[in-house]
Amino acid sequence: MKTRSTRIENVFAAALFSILSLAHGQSPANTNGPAPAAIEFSTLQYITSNDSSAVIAEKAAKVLPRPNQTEWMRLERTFFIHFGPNTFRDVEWGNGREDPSVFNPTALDADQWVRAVKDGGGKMVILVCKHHDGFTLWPTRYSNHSVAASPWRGGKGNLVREVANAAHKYGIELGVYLSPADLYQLRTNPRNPGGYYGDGSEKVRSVIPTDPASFKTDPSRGRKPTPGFKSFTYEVDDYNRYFLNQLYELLTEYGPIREVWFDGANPDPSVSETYDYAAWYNLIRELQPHAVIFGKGPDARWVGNENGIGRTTEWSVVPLPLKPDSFRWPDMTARDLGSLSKLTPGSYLWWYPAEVNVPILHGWFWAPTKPSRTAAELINLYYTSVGRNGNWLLNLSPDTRGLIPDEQLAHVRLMAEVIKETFARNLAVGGKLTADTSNQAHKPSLALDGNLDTWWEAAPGQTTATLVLKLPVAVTFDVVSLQEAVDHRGQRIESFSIDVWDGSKWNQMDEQTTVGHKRLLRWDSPVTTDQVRIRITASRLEPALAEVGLFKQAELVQPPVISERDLNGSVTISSLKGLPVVYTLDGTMPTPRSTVYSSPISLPRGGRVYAACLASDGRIGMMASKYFSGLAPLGWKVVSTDSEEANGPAVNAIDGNPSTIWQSHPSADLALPHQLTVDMGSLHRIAGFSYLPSRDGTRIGVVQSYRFETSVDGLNWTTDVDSGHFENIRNNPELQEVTFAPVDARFFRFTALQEHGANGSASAAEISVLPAEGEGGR
Ligand code: FUL
Repeated sequence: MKTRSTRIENVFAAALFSILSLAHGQSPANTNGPAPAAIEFSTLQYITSNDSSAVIAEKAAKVLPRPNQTEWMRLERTFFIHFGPNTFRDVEWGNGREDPSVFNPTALDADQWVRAVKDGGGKMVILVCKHHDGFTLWPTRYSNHSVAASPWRGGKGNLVREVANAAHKYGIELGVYLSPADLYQLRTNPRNPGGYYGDGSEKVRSVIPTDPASFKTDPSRGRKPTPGFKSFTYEVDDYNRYFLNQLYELLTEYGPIREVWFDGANPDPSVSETYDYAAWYNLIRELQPHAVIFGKGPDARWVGNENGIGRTTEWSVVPLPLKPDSFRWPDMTARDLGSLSKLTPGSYLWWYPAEVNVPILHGWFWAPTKPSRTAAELINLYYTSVGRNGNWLLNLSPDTRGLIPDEQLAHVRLMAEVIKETFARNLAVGGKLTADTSNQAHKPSLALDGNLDTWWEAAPGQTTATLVLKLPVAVTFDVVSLQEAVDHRGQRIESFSIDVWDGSKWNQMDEQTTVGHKRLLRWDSPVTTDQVRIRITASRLEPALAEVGLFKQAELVQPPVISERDLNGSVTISSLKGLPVVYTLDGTMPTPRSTVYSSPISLPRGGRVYAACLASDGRIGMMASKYFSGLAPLGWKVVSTDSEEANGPAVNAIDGNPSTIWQSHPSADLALPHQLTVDMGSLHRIAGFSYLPSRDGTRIGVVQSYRFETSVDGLNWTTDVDSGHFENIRNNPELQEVTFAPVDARFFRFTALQEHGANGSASAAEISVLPAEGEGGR
């Protein structure tokens, strides 16, 4: 136990100064009582240049979440749904020029979508109501690019309504994604000559909701507000008025909205438009005060990747360089956002928790070639999101029927069953928790009562503590759950360790940093003990734990391991514990009657392997899956490249090994484009190519636009086979498959025209070609 006495003294020394800087949401100290609290709890704190490090730590520890965030953080597991014209066009980003007639699901059933969310343990569904293409899933009064112009339900459909109704029916909260980027409205879109986006219009007095008939001619004329809501007036240009009206429609006609999702992505920045965020936020607060504004907004932060991985040190309190109401909320992707070294004078401290989004496929929209992540992978994502102080947002992708395919459903259900079974019983309950330091009003037992609004807290002035849990009988567990009393005490714990008693001594099992709303530690092998010790080794202020839990993961037959494909195109499967393995190659889920694995599988033309172990009782275990894109590089050679690093030779892009990369020189004088020419050794009929970006997470050299050329003899080249842009690769650097009209080729040349960063380099983990239909393969 350690007393941070200097911290406390400094607190009092700084008290006077703090009272003078009350402008930032803090209420004045109580002058009637004895020693007044120097720093009040507040939803906003400000660091002055006079603040000592102890005062800064205390201010950070006394930032509280706002009420809308408290409710939101407790949702933990939430779902996204991406569905729209992109689903029917096999693209990730539309262009606003698509014909609305492409949108024609044949068997759409929103109940099925929401049941999938419920079965997946989700508490909220966020529907992408309008993606970047500008096509709205409800019949908006302010644009023609909507379901009303599609053949679906004879143009009378309203998908937002159907999802909202289903969500209410199943007790699931609703969120809306409304893309600020809107390519249909782009001033330069030939399909919509009157587009508002970037039209240079004046800011004029606009009543929201605006009368659609006088939208341009007299925006001060409103239409009748939705019953129960009023009208609002803003000074805005055409696009912002259009956007506010769409927000108004979504926020007043579909019941309570828990989250509004503002994406920062913009596929076509050639036209610029200034978003009037202040007006948007104001309208949301007026219409749906409980809603959390995500992304380009003040309430929830993008974790920084689309892989479902939160930081192991994840602070929900972050420093802002400006007051929140004038801040523009850029993406915060740095590894360290909130440690004390980042909390510098002039910073505003603000509760800004992470949301961890991830698609179940390797893209956001369904396409026939995109496999689902398996239950085992989803379970891992639960631990790397919810288990790391973030809300998990898992995307489901309905197909062109308008149904979530069985494959996604099966994995989501199994994931949820496993999590439910794992957390069904807290093995710590029934034990006695003691602490070497406790605040009189916050005894250790309060961390075992299943109530997040009561908590154990260390005695005043103590910033370290040791808690011991003694159990009446030994228990076996492999998951530890800790939750800080964030809603009442903010986030404080900086580091902690977990020890278990082996009968004669304590053994340290784990050592971590932050806790926050929830921290889950999952161990490879279970331990059995009747005593567990939690050592809080550093904390910004008196640590406060709302709940402590010990759990045993549900017993499951673990998935087998599918190897990479070797240069001959062979794939091996190894099962843990020597259990028999069954597998499929036709995209169906393996059953106990599927082919039993006995020798390497030959996949020279690519394909997808699903495999699972068979338990001794005949039950099928968790599934493993791996997708192999395109032809195996059997006998392939690099003919030429214009740039390669000594430790990133071009041959690494065709070695069948995703963990090695081709890396061009990252230097300005050897700037892009960079190319790679490959001789496949024999003629193939090909209908596409694939590009796998480097797997190391650095995004260095991730190619954004490319040219792909082919040749039969290596002398004469077909230069216009394909060129283009990998959509959304910036946020989601996953496998890209591009298809084109079949051509015969022995040689191909891949040219990187533009990359993600700005250092002029290109990289690739793998590049392959997709065999044409009828030539085997996909
Ligand atoms: C990204 C978008 O560009 C993707 O298409 C997707 O909607 C994802 C959730 O956000 O920024």
